[in-house]
Amino acid sequence: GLHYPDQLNCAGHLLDTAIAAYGPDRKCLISNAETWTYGDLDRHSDQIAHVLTAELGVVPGNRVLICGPNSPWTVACWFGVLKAGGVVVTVVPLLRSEEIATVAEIAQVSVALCAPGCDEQASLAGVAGMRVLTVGGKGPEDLVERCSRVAAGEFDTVRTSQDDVAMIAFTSGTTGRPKGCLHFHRDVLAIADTFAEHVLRARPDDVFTGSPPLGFTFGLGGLVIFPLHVGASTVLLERGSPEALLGAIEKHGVSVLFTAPTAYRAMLAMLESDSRSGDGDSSSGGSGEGGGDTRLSTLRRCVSAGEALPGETWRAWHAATGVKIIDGIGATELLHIFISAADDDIRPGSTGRPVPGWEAVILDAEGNPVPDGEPGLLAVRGPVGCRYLADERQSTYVRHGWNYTGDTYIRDADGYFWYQARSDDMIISSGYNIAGPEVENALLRHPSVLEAGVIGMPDADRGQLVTAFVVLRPEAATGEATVKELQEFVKARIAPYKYPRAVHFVPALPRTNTGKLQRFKLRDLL
Ligand code: 3SK
Repeated sequence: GLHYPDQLNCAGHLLDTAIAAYGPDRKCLISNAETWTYGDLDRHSDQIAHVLTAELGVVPGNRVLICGPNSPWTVACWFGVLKAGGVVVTVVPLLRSEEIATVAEIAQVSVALCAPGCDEQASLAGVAGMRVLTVGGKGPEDLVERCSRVAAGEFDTVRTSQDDVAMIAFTSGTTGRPKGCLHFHRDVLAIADTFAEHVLRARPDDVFTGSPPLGFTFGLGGLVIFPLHVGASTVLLERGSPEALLGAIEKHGVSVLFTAPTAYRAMLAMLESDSRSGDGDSSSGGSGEGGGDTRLSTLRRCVSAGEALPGETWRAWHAATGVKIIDGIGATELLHIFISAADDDIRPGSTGRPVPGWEAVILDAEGNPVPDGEPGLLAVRGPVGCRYLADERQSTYVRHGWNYTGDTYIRDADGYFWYQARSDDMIISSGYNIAGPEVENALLRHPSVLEAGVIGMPDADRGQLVTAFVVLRPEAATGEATVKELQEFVKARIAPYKYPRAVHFVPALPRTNTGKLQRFKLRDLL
C-alpha cells in the first residue's frame, strides 16, 4: 500500500520536492505568453495564498472556485489555494452563470478566481457571499495585480493532514445535477504514485502537453501533477486543438502527450493531408520506436482517456509516429486512471489491466462476479475512493467497498479489460462527459419545444454525437433555421460543448406508462 505522512499538503510537497531536487530555476510551466520556473510558480502561489488569507479572509477549509484556461496563472491559483489550506473547486472554463451557481451552492464556495469572461458569468450567478476576482483582467481588484503588490515574502504553507479535503471535482450526473467529488491531499499524490509511476513512467527531462482542461481531473493529473511530480516541464495550451497540439509538439519538443481519441484521429488526418500536399516532413526513421513523422520524433509517451480508444486509431497512430498509445480509463470520482497498459503490455482495443495498486472486477446487477468473456458492470477499488459531497447517489456508486464506474466491460481470460458501453445515459463526446437530461432541460426552455430527448449516437470522430429528438409545438416550423436557433439557444445556456450537434424533429417521444422517457428507444426513431 501507499503510505503518506499524517501531515501533508500536496501543493507544498510537490513544489518543495521538485525544488529540493532540481533548484528553483528549473523550467516548469510554458505557455504562449510566458515561461515560468519552479521558483516562479512557488513565488506566485505564495503571493496568491497571501492575498487569499490576508486580504480575502480565506481560512483553512474554505472552498475556492477556479475557473480559467490552461495557463500558468490557473496552475498558480490551484497551488495558492492549497497552500492556504483552502479547498479547490475545479470546473472547466466557459460555464454559464446557472452552472456556476449550482456548483458554487453545492460546494459552498466563498471565493471565485475567474479568468476574464468567466468572471462575468460568476458575478451573474448571484451566489450570496461569494466574492469574485478576475485573474489576469484589468483593475486594482484583479488577482494578478494584487499579487504584484504583496509585500510579504514566503507563505508558511498550512499544515494540512493527508486526509484533509484538497479539492472538489465536479462531474455531471445522469440527472444533470452535478456531483462534487471530494479528494484528499494524499489522493493527489496517490495518482502520481500509481498510474504515473507504474504505467506512464515519465522522466525529469520530459516535456508534457495535452488538450484536457485543468478543470477535468484528466487534465489536472496529466498536465500538472504528473510533470511536477518528476520535475518535468509542461506546455499549457489555452486551446488544445489538434493543430495547436501538433504545433506545440514540434515547437517545444514535447515527449509526453495527454489527449482523447478524437484528437489522435484529427491529428492523424492532418498529418496525412500534409504528407499528401507535400507539407511537413513525413519521412520515417525519426522517432524512437521505428519511424514516423519526424516532426513528432520527440514524442515518447502518448496517453488516451475520456472515451474508449479503438484498435484502428491505436494502430494508425503507431504507424504514423512509432509511439504506442497508453489507453486508460479513469473517473472524476476516482481522480485519475485505474485501468491501463503501456509498451508490450498493450493489446490494441483493450483498455488494459488494473494499474498496480488498483483492483478491478466485473459484476452482475446483484454484485456477483461475471465469468471472463461475459459483459458486466465494472467495479474497482484502490487508493482513491468516491466520496460525493452530500449526494444520495453515493450509495449507487459505492457498494460493498467497490466503486461502480457505470461502465460495462468484458474481462478476457488473460485479465485484460475491454470496454463495451456506458451503463447509463451519460454521453461521452470527444472526451467530454455530457448528461443527456441536462441538454434536454436546456432545450425545453425554448418556447417552441414541447418535448426533448437527448442521447449519444455512435460517431466515428467523436465517439458519440450529442443527438436531440425534439417534439415542437404545433405552430413552430421545422427546418434548418429552427435547428440552428435551438443549437444557439442551448449554447447560450449551458457550456457550448454540450450543444446537440444533430437535431431531429419527431412527432412524439417513446415513454413508459408512467411517462418516463425511454431513451434507449430514441435511436429507433431514425
Ligand atoms: O474519462 C476518463 O477516462 C478519465 C481519465 C482520467 C481522469 C478522469 C477521467 C474522467
